[in-house]
Order: sequence, then C-alpha cells, then structure tokens
Amino acid sequence: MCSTCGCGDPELVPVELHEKILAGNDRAARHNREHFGEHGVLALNLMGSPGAGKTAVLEATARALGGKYRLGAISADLATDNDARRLEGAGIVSKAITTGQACHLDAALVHHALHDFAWRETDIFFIENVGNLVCPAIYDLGQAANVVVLSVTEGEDKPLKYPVMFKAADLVLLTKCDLIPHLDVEVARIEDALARVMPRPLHLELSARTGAGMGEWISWLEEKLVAMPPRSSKEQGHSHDHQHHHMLEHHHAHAHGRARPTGKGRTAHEP
Ligand SMILES: Nc1nc2c(ncn2[C@@H]2O[C@H](COP(=O)(O)OP(=O)(O)OP(=O)(O)O)[C@@H](O)[C@H]2O)c(=O)[nH]1
Ligand SMILES: [Mg+2]
Repeated sequence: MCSTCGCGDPELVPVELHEKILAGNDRAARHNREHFGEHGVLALNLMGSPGAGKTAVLEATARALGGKYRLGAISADLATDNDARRLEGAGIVSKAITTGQACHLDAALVHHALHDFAWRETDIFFIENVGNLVCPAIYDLGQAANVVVLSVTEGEDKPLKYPVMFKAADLVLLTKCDLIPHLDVEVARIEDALARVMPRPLHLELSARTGAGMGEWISWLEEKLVAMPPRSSKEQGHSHDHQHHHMLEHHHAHAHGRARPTGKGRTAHEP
C-alpha cells in the first residue's frame, strides 16, 4: 500500500484529494515533458511487475545498440540501488531513486532526480518504474511513451486482471521468451488478452537472455527517435530560469554541469 497516494483507496485518501494529487502530478509531468522535448531526449516510462525483466531488457538494449545512442536511466526501487548499478555496468548512465513506501514514481520525483543528472546528454532516457502492475500506470511522468514489460512466466491473463496498466501501454514487450519451451504458457492467449485491453494493441516478443527479438525493439526505438522534434538551441546552455509549477522545492540557482564524453558517445555524471 502506498502511503502517498493511498493507491486510489477512497477510505485512505478521499477522492477529491486524490484528484488534486493527480492534477498536481499532471502539471509536473507537463514540465518534465517540456524539458525532454526541448532537449530532444526520448523519455520512456518502463513499467511491469516485480521481476518481469525490466532491468534485463535495458541491459540487453545497451548490448544490442553497442554504443550507437547515448542511453540514460533512472531506476526506482523501494529500497536499493541494485538496478542503477546493473545499468551502469551495462554502460547506461544511471541513477537510482529509492521511493521508500511509495509503490510508483511520480513526476516530481522524476524531476527532482533530473537535477544532478546529465540526462540532456542522452538520446534515450529510460525511466524504470517501481515493479508494480497497478499504480505506476496512473502517474504521468512526462514520458513520450509507456512501455510495459510482461514476462511469459506471469500468466496469460495478466492484461485482463490489470487492465489499467495495459490500457496505458503504447508497447508491450513480452519477455523471457527463451523460457516458453519449459512452460505451459500459450502465447496466443496473451496476445488475445492484450488485444482486448490495449487501445492499439502492439507487442514484441523477445528474450533479454538470448537477445532474440531485440532487433524489432531497437527498430521501434529508432522510429520514436526519428519522430522526436530536433534538439533546440537551448540545449547549448540551459539556464533553468523559467518558472516551475510543481510541488517540490527546487534549487535551480546553479547552472547545470555539462557531461563529459567518456568514449563511444557515452556520458558521465557531473554535479
Ligand atoms: N530466462 C530469462 N530470464 C530473464 C530474462 N529477463 C530477465 N530474466 C531474469 O528475471 C529475473 C528478474 O529480472 P530483472 O531484470 O531484475 O527484473 P525487473 O523487472 O527489473 O525487476 P524489479 O526491478 O525488481 O521489479 C532475473 O533473475 C533475470 O535474470 C529473460 O529474457 N530470460
Ligand atoms: Mg529492475
């Protein structure tokens, strides 16, 4: 149970207050979206159950791209920075957000994490959400698209049981497909469930372990990159002197440091 949002429980957080929280979140998300758009960064919100394979997909993505694009990520966990360390190990500039009791990211948390992070220097910025098939779906973070990672071990009916998540998905990555021969899973049933729930059903089958299917995922990413507006001239010297309208306090007086290239087009943290 999430102590900040009450997970939509009207007894814990009254409906009016919940609507206010979401309205505030939407403002902060618009602000993040402006930032990402201004700098031509493709931001993706990666969601899915605990252990679905979100981090593994990102590691495999970095391997498949081999340095072609600059990748960044923030990864949210209740209590550890394990995923951020894994992603750094894969060559993705990463930062952990530990959410404590919160079972989802919100736009203000993401914005706060961006402050001391060289996200502007990335081409694709992944936001690995808290492992959870419920609340993350209702919090806009300012991303360009939602990608839901669903593994073949989770049961064919998950899209039907957790429709809110799959309704919000622009793309579902059906992962761990290398395990299919060992399971009783029927992929056609998963496809059918996705078709019933997703407004525009789209899924790709892959295995982070073997790399099978990664090509199509990379093509999807490249289509999104091509559709991004060009980076604005502001990218050269972002002063951050605009108005902020969100809940968190900011310390924007400082100019943001620029990232150092570290070879192969990658970047390193700077304060
Ligand atoms: N066989 C197989 N195992 C996988 C694959 N992808 C992930 N795994 C395994 O699944 C487990 C969970 O993977 P993670 O990448 O940590 O999953 P996650 O969704 O990031 O987990 P949380 O961030 O904790 O919610 C690990 O033991 C992975 O090795 C895959 O494609 N095939
Ligand atoms: Mg993870």
